Formats: sequence, structure tokens, C-alpha cells
Amino acid sequence: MKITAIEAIPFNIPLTTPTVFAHAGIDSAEHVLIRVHTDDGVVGQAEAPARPFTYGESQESIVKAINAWFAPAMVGLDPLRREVYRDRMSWLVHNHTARGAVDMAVWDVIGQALGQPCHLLLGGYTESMAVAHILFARSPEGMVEEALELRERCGFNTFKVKVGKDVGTDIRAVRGLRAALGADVELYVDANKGWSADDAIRVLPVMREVGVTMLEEPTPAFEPLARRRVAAASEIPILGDESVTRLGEVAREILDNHSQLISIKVARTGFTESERIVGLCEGLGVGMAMGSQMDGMVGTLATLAFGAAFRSTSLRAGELDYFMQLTDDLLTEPLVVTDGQLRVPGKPGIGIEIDEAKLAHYRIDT
Ligand code: MUC
Ligand code: MG
Repeated sequence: MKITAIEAIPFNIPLTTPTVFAHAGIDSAEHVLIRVHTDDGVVGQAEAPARPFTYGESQESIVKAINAWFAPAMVGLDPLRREVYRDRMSWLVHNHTARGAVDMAVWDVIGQALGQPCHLLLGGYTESMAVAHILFARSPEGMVEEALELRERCGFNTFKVKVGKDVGTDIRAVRGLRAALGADVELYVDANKGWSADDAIRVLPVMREVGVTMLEEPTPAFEPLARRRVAAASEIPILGDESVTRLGEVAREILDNHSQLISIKVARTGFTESERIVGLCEGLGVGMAMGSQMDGMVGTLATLAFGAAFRSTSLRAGELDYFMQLTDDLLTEPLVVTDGQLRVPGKPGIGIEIDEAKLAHYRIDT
């Protein structure tokens, strides 16, 4: 089998309400659907979410990277030769979500060609994962209302609270959530680099008091002394996210003891590099959580396939419900969180079935 073409289709889907976090936000999902075509008719698919505030990528830059760099390096190659295209593309810096999506679409080809779901090919540990719901920045009262409603409707038991805008509001939010949700619900916080070291150290006693389990990206990773102060002061483990966008950064963050847990986002490291991150973390005794790069349903299926494949990536609830913030999506069968869980569809590959009429409606290149 040979790769014959790679398509990059930009599409926009409006959000129900703008997504706001520490110092950025979006009001529409501006993603790119990647399609890897092969000579025997199998087409692999994946989603690249443009996230300028984390990776500096845009829809335009993702399309350009696919057309100008990835496609020429990959057309003609047997999709099983993942190490060859990985090597051929090693000269290119950044372009994380373009690289990650191409890799996942190739895995989708492989799964379909073999008639096996990707989560089985990768490890096949479980068929479903617990889902963590992300509470984006709004008033503390609004967060409490949203958490109560979603726990009732979808059975969520784990909530990630976006903080990092203003310490007083952050404290009111976590205290309010704990009081409303009771002791059995897991709460963790993500500051998206929005705190200074002083802010983070100031809120630590409150985070301990309310039983927060993880502090995600409290301060900018490129300020090592600030990060070191927070890590030294905190009994709560730091979950690296923006600081661990590739394998080498994961190694650096762990060895510097700046992060004690690692967020794996297949949107940026695909399946191939994410597998290596799992190996590195397991070998060093570092836990992982499946993060969301604010994926639509297509990206969520990929995160689920990877997370369900390994014991170590399925222990914690995965961030698998950002699609609920979109007014619509591309799948023929919408994903539904039931009893706080999402089940792997069990179809060959990643299990992505695109509603072509919806794609035609939301694509912006025609
Ligand atoms: C998250 O976990 O931070 C928002 C910014 C980003 O880089 O990813 C999202 C979600
Ligand atoms: Mg994060």
C-alpha cells in the first residue's frame, strides 16, 4: 500500500459560548480535517485544531505545512513506514498539530487496512474511559451551576477548573465547587501559565484545603526559576501541558522536576510520539493524563483511542468532552458521555465516520 495524496480541509464550527482561559480564548473551532489517501482506496482521517496561543499555528499555516512539506515527504511511502516519514520531517520545527494529525491519519489508515481498531493495535487496555469536564473561565457561580448540571446530566465525577486570571476569583471558584459538589468529586486546576510564582504560592494553601489533585501549567515553563519555586513549595503535583509539547520537552520537564505529571495530547504528538512519551513516563515513574487540545469529536475519538490503549493513560479521567462546546460537529454518529464515561466505538482505525454534508457546510475552502 502507498500514500497517494494528503488533503488538508479547513473548517469552522461556531462555539455555543466563547471559550475563555487565562490569557487567551476562542469563539469558533477553526480546525483542519486531514485526509491521507492510499492507492488501495483506504482514507485515514484526523483533526488538527489550530491553537495559535499554544503552538503559533493557524488554519492557514497547517494547510500550508501539509501541502508544501508533509505531503511531498510522504506521498509514495508505505503508511506502515512511520519511522521514515518521522525522520524525513525531523528538519521541520514546531507545526505540532499538523504533524500530530498527519501521524494519526496514517494510524487510521493502518487500522482500517488491518480491520482493527487503533486502541487495540496500540495496546487494547480498556474499552472506555472516565471523562473529565473542563470548566472554562466564567464567574465562580457560573462554574458551580455548570458543574452541577453536567454531573446530573452526564455523570461527570472529575472537573478541571480553568484558573490563572485573578487569584481572588480562582479561590472563590474552587471553594464554591468543592462546597457544591461534595468531597467525592475530583477537582484539578489549569492556570495556562497565567499565575506568577507568587500568585501560585499564595493559592497553594487553598488548593490543598479544597483537595485539588493536580496543578496544571501554573506558571510559564520558560521561566525556570519561578517554576522551580512553585514545584518546591507544592505538595500537589504539577501537570505539565504547554511545557511538554514534544518528547524532548517531556524529558526536560521531568528531569528538572518542574512537572511531576504529564499531559498527553495526541493533537500535538500524534500516536507515534505519544507512545514514546508513555514509555518515557512509565520508565521514570511519572503519571499521565489524556489532555484535550480543545478537540472536536474527530479529535476526541483519537484521544480516546490512544488513552484507552494503555493502563497508564487510562487511570485518570481524560479530557474527552470539549466537543460539547461546539454547536455542531462532523461525525455521522455524535459522541455522548454516559455515566461520566466515553466508549471506544470499536470500528477499524480510529472509528471516524464523517457526515459529508456537514463537512461541505462547514469547510471554508470552497
Ligand atoms: C488546556 O488544557 O490547556 C487551552 C489551551 C491549551 O493549550 O489547551 C487548552 C486546554
Ligand atoms: Mg492545559
